[in-house]
Amino acid sequence: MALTKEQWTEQLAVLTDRQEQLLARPNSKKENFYNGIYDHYENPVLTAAHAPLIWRYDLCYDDNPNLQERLGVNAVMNSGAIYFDGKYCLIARVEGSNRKSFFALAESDKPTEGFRFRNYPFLLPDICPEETDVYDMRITQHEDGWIYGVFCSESKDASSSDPTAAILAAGIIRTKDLVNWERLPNLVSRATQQRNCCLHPEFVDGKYAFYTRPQDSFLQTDNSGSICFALCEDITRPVLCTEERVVSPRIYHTVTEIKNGEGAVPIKTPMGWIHIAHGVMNTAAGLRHVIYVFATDLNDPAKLIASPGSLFIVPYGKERVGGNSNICFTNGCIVKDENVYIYYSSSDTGVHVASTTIEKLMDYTFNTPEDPQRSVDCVLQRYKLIKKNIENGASSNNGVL
Ligand code: M1P
Repeated sequence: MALTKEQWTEQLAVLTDRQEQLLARPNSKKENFYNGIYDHYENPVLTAAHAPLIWRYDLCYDDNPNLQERLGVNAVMNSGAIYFDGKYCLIARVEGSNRKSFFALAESDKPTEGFRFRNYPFLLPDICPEETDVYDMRITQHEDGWIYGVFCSESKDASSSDPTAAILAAGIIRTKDLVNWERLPNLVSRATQQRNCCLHPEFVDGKYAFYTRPQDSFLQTDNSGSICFALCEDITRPVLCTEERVVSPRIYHTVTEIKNGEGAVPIKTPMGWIHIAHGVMNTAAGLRHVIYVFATDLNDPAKLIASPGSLFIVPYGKERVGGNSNICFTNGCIVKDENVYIYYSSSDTGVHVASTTIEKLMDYTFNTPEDPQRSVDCVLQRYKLIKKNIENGASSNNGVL
């Protein structure tokens, strides 16, 4: 039997109250975590449960007397980020229960809590009839005065009978107010497929510059390609006019072994452009996505100048489990008053934040030793550190030689 009007109203009040408590929940730094590089936070900043009830329920008693969720939301993840008009804004990938993703903007006065979605998600101009899914937007405040969103536009590969075969391209939208968006044609490149593309915030040689990730097929990156870089004359007719030059390569037995992808828009610092990207490793438990960092030259953003040889953010504690477990992914960060807020997703499920400063990020990027690539050299590298510490009078854990 359907709910009575009274029961229905009570249940709605429970749902509303529960969500309000979630949205108003304060967030604090995790106390038992320290690495001197960044802070983790107790709670995610966005989850599926942050999706407004009006997106999910038909709130008319006569049409939905059981108060059933009609259009569920499976996950909220992979958010582009920008500080705009006094607000921290996240443009999240919202994945509906039918697996299709869309974009929605959540904003807050604070960087680590209080994010609320605007009433309506993005209705992208429908310029690609074959487009099935859209996801993972990078938001670039470009020096030309526009704010660009570059995202993955995925279509079924009509030439294949494999129902999983897809074609990936980089879609582009732009705005000046985060309200009215104009869609530009998808980026044209020589690669068969593109994912994880990101627009550099400045002109390079007078041209627009993209970080790309050419792929041979939906799942496979191409052999040479990793995070690449290429220029484009006219963003309104976006065609890459230079070769895609490798910036951060795939390297055997490192975090980029399987593939990698540009993450947040690179951060300009006095020492270089700092990139917070993701790399993918093969493990017995399947693919593991982790966040790593590299830097490129201020005058040549395609020239690698620092490669700290370590994982930056990895699936941590409860963040390790989700729709696709063991995954850490970022496509957005915000720099405000020398503070850096890195919005990252855990296991394709919710959005978290890690905070640091420009000073700490530069220290990490330029002073973390590179990976010597071989075990024996890694031990020598560690010997050097231990010897230095002992010579400087540091005591070891147990004092045994
Ligand atoms: O599932 C992890 C991520 O996988 C893809 O990234 P990549 O192509 O680098 O493996 C993307 O689909 C991303 O959305 C997803 O979070």
